[in-house]
Amino acid sequence: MISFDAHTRREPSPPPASRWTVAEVEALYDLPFMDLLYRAQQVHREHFDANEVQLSTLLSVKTGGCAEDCGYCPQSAHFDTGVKATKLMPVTEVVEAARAAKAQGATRFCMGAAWRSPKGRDMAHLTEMVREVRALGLETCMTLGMLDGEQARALKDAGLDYYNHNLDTATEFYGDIVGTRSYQDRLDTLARVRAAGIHVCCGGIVGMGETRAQRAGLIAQLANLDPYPESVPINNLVPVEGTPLAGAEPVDPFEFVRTIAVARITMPQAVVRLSAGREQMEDGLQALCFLAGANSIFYGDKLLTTANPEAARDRALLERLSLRAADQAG
Ligand code: SAM
Ligand code: DTB
Ligand code: SF4
Repeated sequence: MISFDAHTRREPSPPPASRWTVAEVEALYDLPFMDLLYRAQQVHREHFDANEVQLSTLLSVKTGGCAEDCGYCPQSAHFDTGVKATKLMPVTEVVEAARAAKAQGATRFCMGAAWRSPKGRDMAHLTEMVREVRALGLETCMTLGMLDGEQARALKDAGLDYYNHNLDTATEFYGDIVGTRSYQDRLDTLARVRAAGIHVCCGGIVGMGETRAQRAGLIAQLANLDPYPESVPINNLVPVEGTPLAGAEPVDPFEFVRTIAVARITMPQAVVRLSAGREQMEDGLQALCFLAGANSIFYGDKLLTTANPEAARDRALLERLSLRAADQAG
């Protein structure tokens, strides 16, 4: 059995960012695979227990019908993907799902909404969700699109621990993927979240047809945020029929592992999350991702609209790798 009563460890605050040039990040990517993994594992062990993985459960609290046109996303109203649009979920249903996630061993509950940004009229409902989920003893995370300063502060006051808002790819490739907002819009929201005192969860997607230099560009952007994010999700594109990226060429799995390793080395104290795409991965590949420094996963049968490995399969995988579920970070 996996033990969920692991020891208490507070997540450290990242130190001031050191500047990474894209060329320096590319040089890490270019290392021989074994050297890169060795280095990533060394950095990982300086800051974390290498046998611990943090478990977050996702819930889509408002699905589909999104006004944005992100080329990877099944929830955009611009594409016909068969995802049914829903209204914002009642707080009682969210709390029920959070309670179930906690019972399964998750320590963080992430609530996602398919919005460009929340409306003023939704804020009371959202802050109530945060308060009630937190009252269960779970860490809270939300991803709701762009926020203004007032919204960020209201979420912080309600007790929101993390806000997820991804940069997704390199600056120069962003316009090929998203047309309805800019990279600067993303950076502005991230700055407001940071200013409100909420921990930042920010990462990206691999496998959208970007070059290695553009993958390095994304990692450099993330690592140069000052401070760099406390949590860095690395998603492998889940190709969804109907989206413009449905036919994207998958990246070499070892290139994905390299991306995890490079994120670990450039953001040593961040929790690096092996995010979307695990359903399509062999267990051996996931083990390599953990070796490369990934120390968090989404845990539960569903991501937002697509499949994630079943919780029982993940528990079995962790047990085979002698990985413990990390206790709440604080
Ligand atoms: N609407 C909000 C936003 O865009 O920030 C929050 C939800 S959005 C679905 C959160 C993240 O999910 C995106 O930034 C992207 O990184 C990831 N994502 C969406 N569709 C994906 C896919 N098909 N494969 C991998 N990651 C995906
Ligand atoms: C993140 O970086 N990945 C998660 C979470 N943050 C919100 C979302 C993945 C979504 C995958 C596609 C879907 O299930 O709709
Ligand atoms: Fe909307 Fe977010 Fe999907 Fe973009 S990624 S279409 S903003 S839900």
